[in-house]
Amino acid sequence: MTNKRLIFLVFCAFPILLFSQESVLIDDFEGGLKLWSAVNDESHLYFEIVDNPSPDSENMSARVLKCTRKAGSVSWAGVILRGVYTYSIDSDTSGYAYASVKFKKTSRGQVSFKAESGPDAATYESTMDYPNSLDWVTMTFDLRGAGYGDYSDFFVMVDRAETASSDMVVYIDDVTLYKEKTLVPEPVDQKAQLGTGEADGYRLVWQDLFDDRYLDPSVWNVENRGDGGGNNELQYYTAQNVQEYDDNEGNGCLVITAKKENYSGKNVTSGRLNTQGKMRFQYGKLEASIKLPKTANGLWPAFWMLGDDIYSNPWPGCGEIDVLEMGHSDAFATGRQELLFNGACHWGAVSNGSHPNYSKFSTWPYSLQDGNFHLFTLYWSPNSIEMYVDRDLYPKIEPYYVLNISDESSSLSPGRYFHHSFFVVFNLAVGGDFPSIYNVNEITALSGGEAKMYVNYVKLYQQEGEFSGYEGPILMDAEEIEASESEMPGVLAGAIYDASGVLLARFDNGEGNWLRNLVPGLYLLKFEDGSVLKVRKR
Ligand SMILES: [Ca+2]
Ligand SMILES: [Ca+2]
Repeated sequence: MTNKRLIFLVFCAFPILLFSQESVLIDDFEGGLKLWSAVNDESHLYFEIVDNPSPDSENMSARVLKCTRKAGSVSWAGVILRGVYTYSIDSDTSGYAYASVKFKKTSRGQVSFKAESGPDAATYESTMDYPNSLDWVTMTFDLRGAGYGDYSDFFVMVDRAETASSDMVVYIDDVTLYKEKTLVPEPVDQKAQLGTGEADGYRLVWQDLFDDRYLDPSVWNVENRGDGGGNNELQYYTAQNVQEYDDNEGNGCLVITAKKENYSGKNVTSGRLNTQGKMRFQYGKLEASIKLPKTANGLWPAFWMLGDDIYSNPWPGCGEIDVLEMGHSDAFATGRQELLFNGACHWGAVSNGSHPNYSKFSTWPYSLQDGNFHLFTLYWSPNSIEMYVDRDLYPKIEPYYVLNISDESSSLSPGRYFHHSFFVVFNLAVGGDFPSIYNVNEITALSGGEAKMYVNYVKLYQQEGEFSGYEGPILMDAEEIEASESEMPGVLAGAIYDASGVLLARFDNGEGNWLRNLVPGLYLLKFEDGSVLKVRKR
């Protein structure tokens, strides 16, 4: 599908949606403090607008309301916005029927949303248990039991009447009324898959969270081959060994399985996949969250890239960037199986059996095969290639690999080979030249019959000016789409899903301001003609 076709679909899908009032934001606390006041416990509740203490996928906004409830409080505490706005609340579609509030709270307990039509007048209140979470949580309150009427006072109550022995802090954001629950972002108990995020001017261009249990064939080619990969590897790569499903902790993953089995002349099989011809880029930040198997002895997992011109410019002339390789024979020879890994680049031409390359091995201070996900991040700029481990957890960590690619002085300089598009590869090789094992019976890592490599997500970010180097699934900015709505000539129907494939809402003939009501993030729009568009809401 071409870009033009996608843009046409988007323009068709967004007419007359923009000015309906399916939701209303009472306050996002970005524009200074409105006339909120403390309720019921003025001497014990202090509040102020502060910077978001920990932006995450549920709330990436800059400013939030911080409430500090002093120790010794004995009744409900909270804040109220009184008499600033008036909205109709009703159980049918003519009024608002739901409210959502984002909370970040350090303890369990109850929270509530309350609407009054004025002091000492009609009141409706909905209370919910706050989950045991240190992350931002969106709570949705059902107001359908309220009597019909115009309400002018809105309370957010932060804790049950208990005498607290110490101060309690609650952060609040995005107090919103909705007409339809399908438009309300439900609290989702999913682990954040953030990576290093959009810091330093990088914008998310593409990602695969591997959360929908169906490997996306519009991005991935699953390889079927038993040629040894040029390294005398022992496996036959089959499609059956490349799947998308949850790991044993509920993380949707790309799962590559290596196993002992006889297949097409080999006695071990495994998996390899790539984005050749479907997703490629030049420059940017590419990262993958990977749970590695125990590699020693004999497994060789890798996260890497090849130059997109490999058919016309054979390896190593096309260039190769290895972000992660693990399982080298030196590792198990020295007892560093879980610590020793490397990044590498290969380029140039083969001469006398060798070619220009730079490999850098590191002995990491902690196990990278500990059953947890570790993040491997490549920064590729016009000047350099750099690689990091777990930079989401340790932002100031040094790169484990740096290669200057600005030098173009000779035909074998790296600067001649790393300034064009590359595609992504994941694989789990078995044996061969890197582990220096050529007999399947010597592979201790497969003594249990099989081993698995899990990839929780892969993300590509680019900086302004680099976007033209990307070709692949299109991620459109929803607000840019909305701004262009006056050009939309017609109407289409379809549905919108979150990035993990959960249906959020259906839209038809321009009904509903569904896009505006969604929290920032990635969404899939599926139109009734079957076409799919990935949309980004900022
Ligand atoms: Ca905010
Ligand atoms: Ca995932």
